[in-house]
Amino acid sequence: MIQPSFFIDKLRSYDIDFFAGVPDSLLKNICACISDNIDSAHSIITANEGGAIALAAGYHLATNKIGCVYMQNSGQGNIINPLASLTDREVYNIPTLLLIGWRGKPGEHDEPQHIKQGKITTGLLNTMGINYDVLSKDEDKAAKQIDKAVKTMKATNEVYALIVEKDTFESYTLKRDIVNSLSLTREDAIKIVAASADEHDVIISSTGMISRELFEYREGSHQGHEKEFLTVGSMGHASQMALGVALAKPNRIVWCFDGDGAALMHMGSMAIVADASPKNYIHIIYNNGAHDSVGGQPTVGLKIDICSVAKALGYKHVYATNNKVELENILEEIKKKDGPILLEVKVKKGNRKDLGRPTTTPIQNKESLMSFLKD
Ligand SMILES: Cc1ncc(C[n+]2csc(CCOP(=O)(O)OP(=O)(O)O)c2C)c(N)n1
Repeated sequence: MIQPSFFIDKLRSYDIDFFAGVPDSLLKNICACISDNIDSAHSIITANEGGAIALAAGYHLATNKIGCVYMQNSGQGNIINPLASLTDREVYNIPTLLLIGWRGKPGEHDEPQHIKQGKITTGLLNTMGINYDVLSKDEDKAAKQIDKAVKTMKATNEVYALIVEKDTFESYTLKRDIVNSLSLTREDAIKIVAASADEHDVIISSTGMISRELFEYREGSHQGHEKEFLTVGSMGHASQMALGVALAKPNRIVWCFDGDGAALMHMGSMAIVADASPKNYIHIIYNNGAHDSVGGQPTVGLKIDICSVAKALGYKHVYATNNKVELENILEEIKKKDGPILLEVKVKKGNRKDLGRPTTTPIQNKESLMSFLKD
């Protein structure tokens, strides 16, 4: 395996000293090492992966240096546009080193949302005309691949990708971990909110632990799963899924269970919710200031005022809380109000170690929700 510090030092020896991206569980160790060792002007966790490409391109314009953009392969969709219309040799021809975590690699077991993306990871790079290597787990071989990548980028000014398989990097424990002082857990908050929903209500939940915890709540209370849609992939799009349902089913309350990382990833969607102004829409953001599901890397979630943003965009009512009793009171109050409503629940980082995963397939989930919505 590769020591994260070896990898970073190697890149720095070629003057690659700028890192941007969205974290991934396969890249957890390298992301932690970047956070600890690179100053904040040279290490930015972006709202989405496309933003990271643009950020590295800006850095290149100003310095003539090559930036490194890291992401899970789920983020490939978000980078296609800036790759095709910004960095491509037929447009501005800007070199960038991509570090892509390969979830769903064919032949390896993974969750349903990663299977398709895993199959098309290299094909997408081929289609985009991007040279790549699967990063070797052997440091000497990896060093040669980095050398080849840098030489290619310098000769062509083109983007180059290193694909990272599971267990490529040695473990690294983040030293600068920011622990928030909040006490309410996301799982408890999810239970309280889900329990307060009416029997006709629908919940559209976001990717990662949020959907897993909602699923576990239903299992634990011996309920079915027909009232929820676990948006297991498609990070940042749960709020628009919920809007689509809310507009078509005005007589049901539709709840969106969002994460701060996911809400930030496509925050423009909140403006569209507010403008569409569905009375039956309740947007809950479980804000732990982190990408908890992939290793707890920080977001700007707890540094910004999400309620003010939502209010300014046109949500009818906004609330924030960080405790159980207040949460229960707010939930009673919002039942009497028209939406769109935003409720920010500030929660602590972390999850139960024995948290299960959905045992139903995405298709089963979709079909049971659709038949529930017919009634
Ligand atoms: C487009 C895309 N980029 C990255 C990921 C990897 N990913 C899965 S969950 C997650 C973090 C979600 O953070 P947040 O919404 O704040 O929820 P939390 O895990 O903190 O509850 C990330 C980055 C992904 N699934 N899709």
